[in-house]
Amino acid sequence: MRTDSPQTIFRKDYTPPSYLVHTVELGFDLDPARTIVANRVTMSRNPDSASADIVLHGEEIELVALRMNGKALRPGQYLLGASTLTIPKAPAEVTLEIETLCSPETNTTLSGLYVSNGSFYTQCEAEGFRRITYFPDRPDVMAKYTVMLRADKRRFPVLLSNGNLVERGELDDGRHYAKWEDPFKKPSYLFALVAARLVCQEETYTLKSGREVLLQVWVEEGNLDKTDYAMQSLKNSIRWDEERFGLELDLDRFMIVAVGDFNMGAMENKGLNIFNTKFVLANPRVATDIDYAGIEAVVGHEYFHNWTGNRVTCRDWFQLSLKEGLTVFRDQEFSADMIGTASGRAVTRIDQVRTLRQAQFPEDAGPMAHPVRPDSFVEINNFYTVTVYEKGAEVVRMYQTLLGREGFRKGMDLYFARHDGQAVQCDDFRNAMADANGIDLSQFERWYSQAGTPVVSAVTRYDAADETYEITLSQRCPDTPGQSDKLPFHIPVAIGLLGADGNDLPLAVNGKVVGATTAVLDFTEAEQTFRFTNVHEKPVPSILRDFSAPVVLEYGYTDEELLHLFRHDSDPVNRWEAGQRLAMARLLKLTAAVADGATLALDDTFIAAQRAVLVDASLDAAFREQALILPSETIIAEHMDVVDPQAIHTARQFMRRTMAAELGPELLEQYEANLTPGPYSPDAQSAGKRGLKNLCLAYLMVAPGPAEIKLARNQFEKAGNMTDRAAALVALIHSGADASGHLQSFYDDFSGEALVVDKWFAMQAAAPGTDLAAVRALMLHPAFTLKNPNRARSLLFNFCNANPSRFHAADGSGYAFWAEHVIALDAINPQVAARLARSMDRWRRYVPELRSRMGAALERVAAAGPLSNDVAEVIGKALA
Ligand code: 0A1
Ligand code: ZN
Repeated sequence: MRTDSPQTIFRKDYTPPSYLVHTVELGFDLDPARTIVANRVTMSRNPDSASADIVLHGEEIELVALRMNGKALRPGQYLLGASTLTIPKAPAEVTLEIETLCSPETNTTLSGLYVSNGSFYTQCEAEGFRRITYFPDRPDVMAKYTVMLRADKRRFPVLLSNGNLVERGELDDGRHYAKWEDPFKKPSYLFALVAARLVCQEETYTLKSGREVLLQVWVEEGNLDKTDYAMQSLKNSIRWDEERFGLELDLDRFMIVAVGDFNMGAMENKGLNIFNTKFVLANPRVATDIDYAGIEAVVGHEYFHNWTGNRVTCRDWFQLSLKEGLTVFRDQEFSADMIGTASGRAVTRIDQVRTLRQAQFPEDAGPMAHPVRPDSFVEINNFYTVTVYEKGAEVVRMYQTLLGREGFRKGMDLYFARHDGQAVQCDDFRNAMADANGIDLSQFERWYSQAGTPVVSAVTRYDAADETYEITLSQRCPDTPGQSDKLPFHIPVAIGLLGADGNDLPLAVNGKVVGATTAVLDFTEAEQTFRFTNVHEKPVPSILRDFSAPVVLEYGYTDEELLHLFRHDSDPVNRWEAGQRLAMARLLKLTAAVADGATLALDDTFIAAQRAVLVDASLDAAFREQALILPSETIIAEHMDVVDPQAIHTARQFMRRTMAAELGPELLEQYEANLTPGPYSPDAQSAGKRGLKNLCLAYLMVAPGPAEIKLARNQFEKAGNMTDRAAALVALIHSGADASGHLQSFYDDFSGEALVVDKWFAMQAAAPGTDLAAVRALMLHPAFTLKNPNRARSLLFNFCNANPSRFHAADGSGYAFWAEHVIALDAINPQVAARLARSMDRWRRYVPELRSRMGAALERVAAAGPLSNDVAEVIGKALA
């Protein structure tokens, strides 16, 4: 894994596998220190390949025995490289028997077979299977698996793998066994096993077809009171995929297993999804509304992968977005449909837009920028990115925007009809969409091949005499590493026109009556003019409704126009957007004023607009909360050429203080109007009320008097759920009031709940009052460990990514801390280390004093070798 010169792998170099695998029989003798893996594979030469060499991957495993067609192979008959085993000039039909050894308990990377809290788990995506046995570990090699697990019965009473349990029984010496058979062909990255001391909530569920399936959620003892919501979300997912896409669960048994040590959110292993506990365990005492929403989304996501990812998988890892972009889109639609209301949908959409701006746009503008379908990588684990996932989902969403829901469904149906059981490419998905709808989507391919966030500029002209309104759109896309001179994208621009009374005007575009109040313009040229006719008054344009494309929109809106949209736009996403534009313009001015030492002021018009939304009971609480959340410091930074994080922080704090001071009575009134007495329910209505209420509390606590502090303390002490308790504690920490007693009592109450202890670290790490010394002190806390990814993220990542005013301390101490821990983490878990390494992506844009210190910290990591490929790639690209 550690090499001196990491190799770059190119998409253009793809070649088909030399051998195809038919069956895999795996036998595991599970022992934490020394697990023996026996692997019997049948394979035959691939007619599509010119090579007769069998190439198997293997990492960190010891070869014990190797037989081909019944005969032991001597070292001269095969070549053992650093991470491959090659058998040159093999026969056309081959049965290989391979025996290897591995050491799960010393595997801290959490890739391959590892031990977490004394039990065995696996993680094979993307290239973890090769850490278990020698195998052609690539997604275009699909085979049928049979798995025999043997382990000590007392320590590992539960033995699980993919598919169906076909046999189980006792062995000598207190051991037992279980045999599993997966009826479906799958790539190796979907293999999984669990050998653990666990308990489960289970249920028989009847599919629409009448077939009965067994659903199980497996957790450690003591957590059975936290599985209801995951189980409910699983049932909702099954039903939703039947109804929306006509896709049925193809197995008789579907299992979810929660594990405390996990690098990502969860994994869609066939029939045996393995989850980070964070996305399974919830009850009102320990989980917040956001946690509940996360569980629903991730349970849905992994379940939906069963068709989009597992039944139809990726030819190679460059096609990752084929399954991830599509599956994120599906989980987004699922979550929106679960809320059901139009305004609820809009709130989920606003969250998606915020994530794009907070994380994807910066990625697309930084040193790690890559197309949705990358052309090259050093380490595939570095490409599980917001670009592949979230921008990928936007690309899928655009098909639906262009084709309509029905057209999109036709495309999906054709995609499965053509490719079920295959390993395919992003182009195959696009072709299915085009062919099913009889349209040309060739230009749309650029969304997959060109990196960077397109900028769309709009200019409008109203001709009162002619009653026409013209909008001229032009597009450009910034250069990104290795790519310049981009070609125009096919961009669906959803647009509506508002009259002076705030209502939508009827639309006719280029002579065609639209029949709806939103038109989707097919914007395909570098510059293009669209003409609206019969426009009786000069309208205010609402452009890019529902955020119809992942672009930056430039339009010279006046304040009056934005206020008009903020008050009236029938499209809630653009209504919110108008508020964000009003706030951003002021935040940028304030930031400049801070830097210049000028006096700071916020206009009454802005405050009045905020007040009007805050008290408008005709709007959902959840929407009002969204409208009142100011653009984050990260998003403000993205709007500046040279970033001064302290000035941004001061400016935003000034805006918050002013709003708090001006809106005091209304904030208190809305706090009280949005209480949710009675038992906790995570539904969107109640969650929205809590969200607005707690936002009001946060504002009231910006510069609190005794009454506000009492309110927060009271909420903290009386809260009947974690959402309210955590919000009160965060408000207390951020207020600058002494919160140490509350922090201690919170810790004492929840010290046995790992996920709540994570919150405890996270809320302190992200508070502007927490300086580096305080973070270092927290690292000495007995509950802190770098080895658990959730814990490392809760403290380190939150400090480096969510506490900019402290992380960017003028003396560079935050950067030195970052370097120290990227290096320390790399020795334990390269994937997690490489994520932390990304905190410096945008270093070149900072003010010179900071930039030079950030550069020095990057150089320090670069010099620290030997680095993992994961970290070496991120640091190398940042310094390039
Ligand atoms: N396919 C999973 C994400 C995942 C990727 C890599 C992992 O380990 C390196 C783990 C999970 C998903 O999209 O949910
Ligand atoms: Zn996924």
